Amino acid sequence: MPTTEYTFCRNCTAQCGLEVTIEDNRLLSVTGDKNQPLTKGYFCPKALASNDIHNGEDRLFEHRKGRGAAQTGVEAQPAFDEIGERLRHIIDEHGPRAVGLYFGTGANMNAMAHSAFRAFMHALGSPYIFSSMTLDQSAKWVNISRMGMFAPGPRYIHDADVGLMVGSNTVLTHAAVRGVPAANPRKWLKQGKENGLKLIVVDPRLTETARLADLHLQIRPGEDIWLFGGMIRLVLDNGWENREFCDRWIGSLDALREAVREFDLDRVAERTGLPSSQIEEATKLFATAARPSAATGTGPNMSPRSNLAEHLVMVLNAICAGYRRAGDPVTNTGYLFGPNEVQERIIPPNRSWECEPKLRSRDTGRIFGEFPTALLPDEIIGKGEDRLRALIVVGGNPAMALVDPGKSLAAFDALELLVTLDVRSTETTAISDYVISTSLPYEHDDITGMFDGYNPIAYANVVRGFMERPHGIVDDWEFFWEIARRLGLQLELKRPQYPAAYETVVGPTLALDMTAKPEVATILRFYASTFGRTDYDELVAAPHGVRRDDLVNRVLPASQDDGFRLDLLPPDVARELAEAIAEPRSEAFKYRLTTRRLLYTVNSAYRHAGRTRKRFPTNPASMNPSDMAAEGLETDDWIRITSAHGSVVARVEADPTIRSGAISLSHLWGKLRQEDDPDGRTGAFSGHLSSLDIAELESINFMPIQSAVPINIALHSKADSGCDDARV
Ligand SMILES: Nc1nc2c(c(=O)[nH]1)N[C@H]1C(S)=C(S)[C@@H](COP(=O)(O)OP(=O)(O)OC[C@H]3O[C@@H](n4cnc5c(=O)[nH]c(N)nc54)[C@H](O)[C@@H]3O)O[C@H]1N2
Ligand SMILES: Nc1nc2c(c(=O)[nH]1)N[C@H]1C(S)=C(S)[C@@H](COP(=O)(O)OP(=O)(O)OC[C@H]3O[C@@H](n4cnc5c(=O)[nH]c(N)nc54)[C@H](O)[C@@H]3O)O[C@H]1N2
Ligand code: SF4
Ligand SMILES: [Mo]
Repeated sequence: MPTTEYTFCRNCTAQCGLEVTIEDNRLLSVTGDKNQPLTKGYFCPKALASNDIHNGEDRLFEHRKGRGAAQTGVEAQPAFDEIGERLRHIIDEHGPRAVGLYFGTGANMNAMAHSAFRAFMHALGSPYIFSSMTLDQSAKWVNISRMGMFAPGPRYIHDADVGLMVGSNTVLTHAAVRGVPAANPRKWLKQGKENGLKLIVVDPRLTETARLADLHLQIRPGEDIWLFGGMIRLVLDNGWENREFCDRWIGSLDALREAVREFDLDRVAERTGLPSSQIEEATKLFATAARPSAATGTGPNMSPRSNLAEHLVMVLNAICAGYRRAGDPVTNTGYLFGPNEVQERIIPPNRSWECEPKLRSRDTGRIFGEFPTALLPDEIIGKGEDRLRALIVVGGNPAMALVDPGKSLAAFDALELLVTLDVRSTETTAISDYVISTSLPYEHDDITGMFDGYNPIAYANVVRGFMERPHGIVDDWEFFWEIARRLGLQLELKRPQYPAAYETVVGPTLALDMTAKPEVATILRFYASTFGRTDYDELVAAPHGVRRDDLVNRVLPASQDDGFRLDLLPPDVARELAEAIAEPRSEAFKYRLTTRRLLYTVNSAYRHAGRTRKRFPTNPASMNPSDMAAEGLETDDWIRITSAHGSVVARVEADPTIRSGAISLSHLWGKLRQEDDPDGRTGAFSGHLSSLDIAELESINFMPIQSAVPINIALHSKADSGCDDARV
């Protein structure tokens, strides 16, 4: 007999409530849980893909050892013994700092994995944690760390009267951008519009999000600095800034006024490819709004000078007071883990990268507790004895995510030990010494909470695992417990918090029993009671989770002036700005390659799923039809895309939504080694076009350039060249 279970999706931060039917350990159907008070029945195709992996599609069923073709299956306990042994040897010889850890997006929705690996690294005594965020939107962290942060944060988009979204397609990606709830962003945007919200979207593509915009600024990729420099100047020239906010929280704007003098409207229009009148209209709309709110996505954060672009968007937001203010309602701060109250104050800049601990290969420290992943290869290859020798990868696929495989693969190869925890086989598991196959979401008990501060209401849920796991499969957290035990370490769990270094997470700790494996319920009970707002028993008894409306409060006014101000123009930002203004637009490359995400995948996950391949036999290079006509190209032709760094072959697809001069290609498809697929029939790996050369990385967070990449194209072969069968 089929039974019904209630759970939540763990593919992304939206954590949609799901209703699942199951029979004989097979999932029969999945749909949105209409009684879940946060997401109310909403779900997207990736929840269905999650269904398929639970039924065995593209799943890793065993632990493995030995690199590449030599990999064979291994049982869990012998694998843990061997890994423990090899780590012990490395630590005895070279110390704990020879061990590093990388976590990817697959770990982010796994609360127990998160707190276990942070506790493990802390107990071990190694600060070397890397993650996908420094390949993603770490410009946001750099901005906060240089400018400081106005503590009440952004308004929810449905409470704003003008929203500005820059290079974010949240309607499709459900990315948790400032103030836009991740579950069903379209609904929240529409609700805002019903309340009078005007939406401005800055994107080279008429995205699903841009379709909802009142004003779509279809900018040339990589030119956000010009647009926002120009908008800031227009605001200041016209006196549109919010005087009251600026006087209290910023101070003099004279230096900023001077720094943006070069951004006159004609130059800005010329660089951005936008009509002057549209730039003026957007600026006036945003700056004269009573409740504005600006947010960015990966677009400007992956393009050249990403830290500066992010900074300028946030400067525009600051001078227009795009924040919740004293008296504004706060409907949620994070039910399980958020603060009790929100007050007007500045969290001052910290420039954490200037402090210890630092890398060995470069004089730079952590940002929000993480080292820049683009520098991971140099840390492994090292200059001398003192280097990373062992790496543990949790829920990530760095062999693909870390662009420029020419450099990164050589580094992974130089590791003495690479251990990867994943639920499917990936390019990274293929090069690992040990692969630990971990449980899927519906196979373990779990809790919402990692991202509960992003929700528009106070909500939490504990769910039980309801599917039997295949023989030997372990939870991610168990791996860290097993290895810690073998190394004689005591794990002291803290609540899961992202992003943050272990030392900075406030709240109680849970010392795990290291002799007998703790029950999952013990850990979940600890999380649920962290700040005493609820408890495990209450949550576990509520199949649709618990919503609390009585926690709503209002932003408190500042108590006394502590002297902190937002720093809009620290010296390094001023320097970057001057350099950017002096930099001509390179004409050596005719097009710019832009990043985008596909509905059916989460980065490299679900690429091989049947549902994905049906719609996307490969990842297409989307081009404006007028550009295609000028190049003599037709849909399904194969083009060679060449950057200063490398080249790939991609199938071209006409797409009138993309701006002329831009070509958009989703990431982490195709082959790491070009010789494995010289004609690009399995997809085009955009990582070949980006570089890890230090000269090409952004400063501070060392982001590789993954969007607005200068490229040229040439016909590789016509659509009818007879190779199409090989595509699937
Ligand atoms: N060229 C180019 N490169 C890019 C980007 C781009 O736009 N262009 N985007 C960048 C961005 S934004 C990101 S975030 C990175 C992505 O970087 P990564 O996070 O390293 O890559 P993913 O493909 O998301 O890998 C997630 C892995 O987690 C696994 N997984 C899922 N759930 C679990 C779980 O519960 N436990 C464990 N152990 N594993 C799990 C999945 O099977 C998958 O293999 O790539 C970056 N790289
Ligand atoms: N379905 C699905 N959802 C996902 C993911 C996925 O792979 N698939 N990945 C998840 C991850 S890890 C992340 S980080 C988030 C990312 O979430 P988003 O940031 O929403 O990701 P994208 O869809 O790549 O949107 C980036 C947008 O920036 C635009 N853009 C590119 N270059 C520029 C530029 O120079 N300037 C401006 N202004 N715009 C530019 C692109 O056209 C694109 O529309 O999504 C998450 N959600
Ligand atoms: S938006 Fe889609 S992938 Fe994200 S939690 Fe909801 S159903 Fe899952
Ligand atoms: Mo990402």
